[in-house]
Amino acid sequence: MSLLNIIHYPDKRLHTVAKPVVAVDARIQKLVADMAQTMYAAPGIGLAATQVDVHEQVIVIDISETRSDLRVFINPQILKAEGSSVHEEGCLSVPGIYDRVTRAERITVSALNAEGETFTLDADELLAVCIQHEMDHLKGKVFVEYLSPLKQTRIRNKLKKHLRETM
Ligand code: K2U
Ligand code: ZN
Repeated sequence: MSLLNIIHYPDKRLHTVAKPVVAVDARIQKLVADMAQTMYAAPGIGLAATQVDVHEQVIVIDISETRSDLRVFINPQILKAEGSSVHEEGCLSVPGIYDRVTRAERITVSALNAEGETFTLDADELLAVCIQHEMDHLKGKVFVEYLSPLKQTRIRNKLKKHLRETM
């Protein structure tokens, strides 16, 4: 397994729309393993392939306290979305920035697992937030885009300044 490089906002590659996975083969299974290792090391509770510059529809999530409940979503689709809730969000691609985002409170999602089998999941609370956040990444959308233009400008300038200082 390998640690992958997480690209940071406002890198334009984060706005690439991911393509459906054609076959859950050894290459995809290695990508899942590398993404999981990268997520745990970050640490984060979710990671989309877009964030490691792979533009295919693959997401890994683990919201467990024990970091031992890895969930893999390949070619995820939301079948049902209900309610509305506001949650503090962060993002491994936008380090140090946290803000409140409104999303569906409950979702039903269908996807392929790491063995290529179709499954359906009902999710709420943090799992629902994380799945929606990661699925946004696959659509080329970063959570800061839900914030005001002024906040987005300030975040972009802050991260560009940080990048200049660390080069
Ligand atoms: O996409 C990512 O960078 C992974 C996020 C997943 C996440 C986003 C919003 C709300 C919950 C999870 C990272 O795990 S950011 C770190 C984090 C962890 C728990 C709560 C908030 C942020
Ligand atoms: Zn994110």
